Amino acid sequence: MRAMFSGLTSAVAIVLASGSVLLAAEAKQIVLEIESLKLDKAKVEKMKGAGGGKVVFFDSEKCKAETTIKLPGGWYEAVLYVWAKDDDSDSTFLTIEADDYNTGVAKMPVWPWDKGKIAPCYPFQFKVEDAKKTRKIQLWADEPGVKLDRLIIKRP
Ligand SMILES: [Ca+2]
Repeated sequence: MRAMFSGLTSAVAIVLASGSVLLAAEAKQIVLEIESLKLDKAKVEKMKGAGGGKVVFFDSEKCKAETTIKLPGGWYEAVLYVWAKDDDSDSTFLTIEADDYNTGVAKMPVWPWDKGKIAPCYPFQFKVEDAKKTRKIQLWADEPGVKLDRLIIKRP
């Protein structure tokens, strides 16, 4: 598996032999192009203006994308960038294994603010306490029709 990164000014993200992505301690953010994740039933499409020039089309509720990541301890914000044509084809679920006292999995639906162009979804915050843990990141369609561009995980 090959991960793609953009918008970074220094070498801050490392792909481990396991396929996990490691965010270096000095890094401010990591950009995960969705087309570089492990995809299940989802199609990669070209789209002008997209990170890496590509998006992943979730054309059914069975579509999924996932990867794993290791993060230094602290608070993070995750923002998913998607393209959606209307309000009935935009909701996507994102989970990042967190050190959550309740379930260990943080969950949310996300909606883009703008339709018909690549736009950020509602930001999602989570805390990392156990930096040694490899975390699974999963995305899956709630409403088919959405096209996923990239996921940015950054520090405040
Ligand atoms: Ca992309």
